[in-house]
Amino acid sequence: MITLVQFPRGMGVPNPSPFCMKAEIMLKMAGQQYEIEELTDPRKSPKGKLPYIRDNGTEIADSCLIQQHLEQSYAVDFFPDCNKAQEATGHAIARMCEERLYQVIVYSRWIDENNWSTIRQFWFGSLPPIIRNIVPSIAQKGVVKAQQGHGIGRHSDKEIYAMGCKDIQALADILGEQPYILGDNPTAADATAYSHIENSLVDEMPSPLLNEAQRHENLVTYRDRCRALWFADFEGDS
Ligand SMILES: N[C@@H](CCC(=O)N[C@@H](CS)C(=O)NCC(=O)O)C(=O)O
Repeated sequence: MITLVQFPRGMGVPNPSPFCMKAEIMLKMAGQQYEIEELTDPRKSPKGKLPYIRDNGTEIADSCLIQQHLEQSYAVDFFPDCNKAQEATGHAIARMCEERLYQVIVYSRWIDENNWSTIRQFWFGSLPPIIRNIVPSIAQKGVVKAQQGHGIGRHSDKEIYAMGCKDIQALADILGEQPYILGDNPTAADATAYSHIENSLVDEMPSPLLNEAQRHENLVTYRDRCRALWFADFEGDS
């Protein structure tokens, strides 16, 4: 059986990491039996990030490589009934979510002063008192550095949220009245888009990004539809 190593569920969403959610959805789409191993310290994963999977003694780290592994080893078609152009559109949508919208989600949690205390409590609240006062600020400095390196962190708060809102608007416009991102059937694009929309709709993280996501009724309905499809057992409070 495949083992999916990921962060624990939390913050009212199936996973506070959109990449972990995406990998889990892909395992479901692939019809593969899997077990979940929870890890809170990504430094213990092969590439220092989560998720990763173990399959037949091989470790595969990174959601895109997990997708590739499922396609190659299990002949999974993540774009059923799609032509090349639709598949390419799905690819572009996924890259928009992962390369930019994700960064705005991270900013809203780790840098935005309104949410930092909530995030700090969520990730580090159970640490012993002495390190509980040290580890969070080291981790936050790491996020600041990473966002500087990415480039997003060089913009103002207003500019960053405007970028995230533009991505949310694009997702709402692409989805329109369709049930799924590319039409009537779920594809790999939904594994990514839905995971990022869920993580933009976290009530505990008030921000212009949350406001923008909530403003689009079709995205909220889409979130509910995808959650019912892939995480019907999830009650939202774990
Ligand atoms: N490209 C990776 C990205 C994974 C990723 O960024 N994971 C985040 C959680 S959402 C992580 O583990 N961050 C921990 C860190 O950077 O220290 C994928 O697709 O799996």
